[in-house]
Amino acid sequence: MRIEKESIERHNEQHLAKHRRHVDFLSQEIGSLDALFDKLVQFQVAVPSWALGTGGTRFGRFSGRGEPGTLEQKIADVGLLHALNGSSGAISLHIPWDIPEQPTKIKELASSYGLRFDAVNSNTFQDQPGQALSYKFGSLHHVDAAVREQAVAHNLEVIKQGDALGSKALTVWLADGSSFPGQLNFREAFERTLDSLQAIYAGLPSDWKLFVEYKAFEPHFYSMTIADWGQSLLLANKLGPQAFSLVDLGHHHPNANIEQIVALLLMEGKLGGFHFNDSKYADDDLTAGAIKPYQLFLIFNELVEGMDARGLDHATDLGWMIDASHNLKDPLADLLQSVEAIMIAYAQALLVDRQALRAAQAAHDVVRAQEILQAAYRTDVRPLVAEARLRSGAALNPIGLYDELAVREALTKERGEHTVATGL
Ligand SMILES: [Mn+2]
Repeated sequence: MRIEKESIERHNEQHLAKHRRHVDFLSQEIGSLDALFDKLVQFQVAVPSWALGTGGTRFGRFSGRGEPGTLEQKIADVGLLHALNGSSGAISLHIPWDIPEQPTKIKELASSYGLRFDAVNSNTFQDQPGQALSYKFGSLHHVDAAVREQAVAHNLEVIKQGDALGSKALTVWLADGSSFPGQLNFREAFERTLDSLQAIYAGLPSDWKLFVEYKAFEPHFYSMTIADWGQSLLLANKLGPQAFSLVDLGHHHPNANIEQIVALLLMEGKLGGFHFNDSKYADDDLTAGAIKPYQLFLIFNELVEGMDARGLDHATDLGWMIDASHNLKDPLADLLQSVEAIMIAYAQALLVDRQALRAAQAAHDVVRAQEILQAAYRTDVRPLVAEARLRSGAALNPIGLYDELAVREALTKERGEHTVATGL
């Protein structure tokens, strides 16, 4: 299914008068907004191929309807999102769940929807059918060199697959760790991991980046071999200029100051990318902005400040990706909500009066500093995000149009009631 341009135009026509009133009001309040609209139009958030189906918990999985059963259908789903919001112009593949059999054709299909391929993700956190050696006790940190070699070879294969699609980054997330004290020699596990990552790094094309993702706990509950940003940064520094840390919002201990982490990683030129989701208790993988929208804003505030300080291009110099799971909601509607929350937080961060904030900081005016941040956060920027969508030919109200067009019904008719997407 593709969404016709005419459907979007008809929808926008209905909402245009009200929309204009809102934008005019904000323009009068804030001043010229053209630079902000340009940034919002440019900003794209990649959708991971595994987020298009219904996820589950370790207790069960309740499948949705009309889920994409093939890579082609997953690309079509991201195409639907991008047509609706104009901000989902990239797809992040997971290998081996989504092996492109004919990369040229897949690349053409994606570009027919205006999509490019973002970072590719390797998987050594589960065993695949027919796999020679098991990852039960880890992959890149494994005590057995043969297991490490198998895991390195898999990562090199993922780079090859990604290269054929035009990807420019590999994300490595390891489930390696230990669940009981004494199970693992921490230092040796770390050294073996570095050694394996060096072998992967050596196979990286010169214009590629390697993202080293960290996670505090789960699936292991005593130690994770790349547990936090310090360990990830240590590895990225030892690997070289093409290696970076990747921050996943759900991968910290509760109440960690993630905005401070991104500020310092940016300062060191070592923040590579970001995985968006939200959580209340652990790595809950909920819709971005569903639980802690103020935290999301504070993170974007540091991202904007730090990227500007280093002269980075907001849209292209870092990898932006959603990494969430949808157990209850329609995955496509949920992804529209996540992208909307991300764009809102980004727009609010762009509104922060940086000069005034610096002055307040220099004068130890703590009250004023909070006022400045919260003035931006409490601005209803939804019309500004909608205006950016309008300018990129997308819908003023993506979820509204998704419902009006009964997209899920159409997909269910096309694909069937009981399809199951490959993935988690
Ligand atoms: Mn992640």
